[in-house]
Amino acid sequence: MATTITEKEVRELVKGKLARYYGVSPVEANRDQIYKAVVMSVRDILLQKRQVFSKKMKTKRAKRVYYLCMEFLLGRSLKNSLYNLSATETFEKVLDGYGVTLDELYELEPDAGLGNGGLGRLAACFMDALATGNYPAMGYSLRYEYGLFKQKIVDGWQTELPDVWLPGGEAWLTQRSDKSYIVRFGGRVEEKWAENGILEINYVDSQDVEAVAYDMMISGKDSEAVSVLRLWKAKPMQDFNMKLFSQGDYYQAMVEDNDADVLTKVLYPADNHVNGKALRLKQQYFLCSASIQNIISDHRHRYGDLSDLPKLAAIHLNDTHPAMAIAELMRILIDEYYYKWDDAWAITTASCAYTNHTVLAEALETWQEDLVERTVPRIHSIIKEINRKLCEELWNRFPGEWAKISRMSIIEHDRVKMANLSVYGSHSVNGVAALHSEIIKKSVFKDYYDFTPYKFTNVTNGIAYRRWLCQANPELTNLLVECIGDGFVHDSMKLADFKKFEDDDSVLSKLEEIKAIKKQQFADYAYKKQGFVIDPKSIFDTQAKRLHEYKRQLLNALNIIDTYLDLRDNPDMDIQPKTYIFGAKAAPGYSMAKQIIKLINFISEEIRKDKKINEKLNVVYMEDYNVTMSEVLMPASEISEQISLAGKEASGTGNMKFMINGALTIGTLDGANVEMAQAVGDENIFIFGHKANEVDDIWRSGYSSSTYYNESPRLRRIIEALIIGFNGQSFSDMANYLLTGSPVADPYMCMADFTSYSKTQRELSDLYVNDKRRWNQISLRNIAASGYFAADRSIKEYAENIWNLKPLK
Ligand code: 26W
Repeated sequence: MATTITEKEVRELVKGKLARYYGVSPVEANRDQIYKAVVMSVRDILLQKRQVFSKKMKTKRAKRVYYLCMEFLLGRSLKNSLYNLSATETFEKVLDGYGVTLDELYELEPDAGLGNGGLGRLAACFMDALATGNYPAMGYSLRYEYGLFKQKIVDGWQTELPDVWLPGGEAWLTQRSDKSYIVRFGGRVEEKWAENGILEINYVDSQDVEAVAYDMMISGKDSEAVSVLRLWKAKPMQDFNMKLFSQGDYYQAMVEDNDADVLTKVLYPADNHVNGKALRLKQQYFLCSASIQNIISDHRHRYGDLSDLPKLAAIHLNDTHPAMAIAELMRILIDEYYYKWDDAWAITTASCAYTNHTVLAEALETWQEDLVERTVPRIHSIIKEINRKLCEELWNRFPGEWAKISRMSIIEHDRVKMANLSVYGSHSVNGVAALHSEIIKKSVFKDYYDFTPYKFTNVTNGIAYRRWLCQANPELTNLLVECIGDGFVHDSMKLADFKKFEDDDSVLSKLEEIKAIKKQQFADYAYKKQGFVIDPKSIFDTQAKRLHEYKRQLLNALNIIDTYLDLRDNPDMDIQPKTYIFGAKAAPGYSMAKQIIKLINFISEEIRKDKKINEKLNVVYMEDYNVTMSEVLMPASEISEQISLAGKEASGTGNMKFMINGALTIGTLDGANVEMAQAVGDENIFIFGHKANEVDDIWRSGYSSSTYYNESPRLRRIIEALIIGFNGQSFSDMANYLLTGSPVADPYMCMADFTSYSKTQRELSDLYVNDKRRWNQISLRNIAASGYFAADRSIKEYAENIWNLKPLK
């Protein structure tokens, strides 16, 4: 259902905002004021739409999903909102009269970078798909004052700068003073049996923080629903420091006051790596407590009886970060509404569902028990009781199996294991791609799979494809519309019709022309941003994602070094010129990842110094990769690097964004690559390397990278080159890492997959030079087969199989 907002209404709205907030007329307003007035106008349109939808939700007693996630990596919203409202042209016309274009305004919007990588971007894509599918939905997260750091490369090394996003971003946020809750930390809990037989819980000396809601409206494509993303900001309680203050402890009062503020100051920049910091635990509880209090109070307000909660609310835990929501829900049901334990547990487990996003050991969250006890004493005692009951149940089920029970327990060796809490407290547990969902059943959750097999399921990830196709690549979108009509805009599976054109030479050459246009656009962008000169005729080969050893940017670098050494031996070698593009942020404390960035940058510098070689081989490290950059980069890429060690990448979602833009994938059989291969056919994807089960076997029998070193003269040459170094800097540490590192050399098996990778890279280059027509055909088939990887489809599966949620039409 497209909106019917008229030009006249938009003009009035924008004019009103300019007058009210800046006291200027449209002709007097500067660009920044117009930008903010336009954002506030769009926000108002969405707020109104949401109100209508909310009313309907209430009268129809519709079930709602609450999506709890520490991260939402939204990127920019203006273009997306106007596109989804089908209101772009209307706004364009109004702005015409003010002498400014929408494109100029889009550029003024900062990325909302309230996330690290895949997990956060998935959450953002899901909010879009929920609204598009007309599902009642609310996302919960924190209103970080600083999002993910800005990356600056200085002398090849990553440095971090604060991301100050709010000045430009907050026009999207509506403060909800009516939605505020108290979250209690620390102190002591006193239990007292009241005369009426009720257990009274009193908090003594707790530090109380107020959670204030800031709402952001997320529109669906031509739908009735609007998703709400509710972000909590921590605010010191007005009276909370008065006691200390009046006791004369002025200093302590001020410190505690700041304590509260610091809670939502900054997003933790670690991706797939826990650091066990107390502040992070506090952030997690703050999110859980405020959100669950809000869910309960809204439910009571609307429907009364809390026993109906599972019928009307699906609470989704996006990874283990919001796992304390389980204990918080128990706390409120028991302490505040006097439910019996078993009844509360039945409500809790029927409401909660959990998605796992990683199998990396270093990403599995466990908290020191005494830290949990000190930070959230009541939650600690509830978790202890959950654990006691769990162990009892396990003992009955698996008598005598101590080791198993201890692995499955929630508290073990003075640590609280959030994954076990999440599985036990949820009615559904899913992985994010078929392979990943199988792996968790065999590894991290093997015992739980034996215990409650019916809980385990899979939902393969999907993307908000309209953002990366329709908005980021209008040229390709137009070609698709010409060929297959515009049905694919609302139903991604219709992209399959494009396959009919695989032998149509005029379509194939149009596809090639469009790629050339997008490549030129990216080349201009890279020049403007960083002064890189890129040959638009070279193959654009991209690896863009967080920097992590398991994702193996290093493997990519090894192959680049190999080609470079070939070219140094023979500068006249006849090869297709190629540009390797990298975009990746490393966690600030992850030194190996930072070393890899440095290596790539030093190789890049050295190559640039040799003009002749540089014409055939170019490496560009794009600074500060973020959602907005991905929207320029994905459409321009011809090769998509998805080269993680098999078994390690849960799904990947970047892979899907490249695919829908017609890039050819070089990848391992990992995560969603497996399903991409099934969808497009093995002959249309470039798979290499060891498979997940082979990796396991090699690992079990003891991996030795030197075997591969000894067998491959090319690897020997590369290692030697690392030791000698690039651009005057030796990388012998990297050589050691690959060959002699401890406890294991080359833990992500770059050496084991190198030969197969490098061979597949050559096949791709050969195909590009010798059979561009077939290349274009493969590109076309990838676009046609990408429909399955839409967030619309993922959300439908969550709704039907996990949340029992119906669209509200
Ligand atoms: C507590 C530290 C921490 C922070 C973030 C641990 C783990 C995470 C995330 C779960 C890591 C993450 O983003 N995982 C990615 O999730 C994507 C969405 O499902 C998948 O596509 C990626 O494969 C997976 O790495």
